[in-house]
Amino acid sequence: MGTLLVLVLLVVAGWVVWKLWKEPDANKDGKVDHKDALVAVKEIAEDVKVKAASVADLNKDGKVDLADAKEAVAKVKKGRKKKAE
Ligand SMILES: [Ca+2]
Repeated sequence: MGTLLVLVLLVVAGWVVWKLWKEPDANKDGKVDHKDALVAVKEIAEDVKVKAASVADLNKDGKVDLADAKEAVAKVKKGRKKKAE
């Protein structure tokens, strides 16, 4: 679990560096400083939230709710059945 967390942090850190590399003045105030890094981190946090929501929205109805959990259970059951055959 600890290793996974470190990996995720490394990916996020790499993402921040890449974002700042592409657009160093992220908040467009004419200076490149720690505030730009904060803007980049905020944007990435938003991106991650949207992506996580779209991954969790298994039945693609635009909401993450119990129906998606049921969909996940159905998928796992289906997968297990296939393996058993
Ligand atoms: Ca700036």
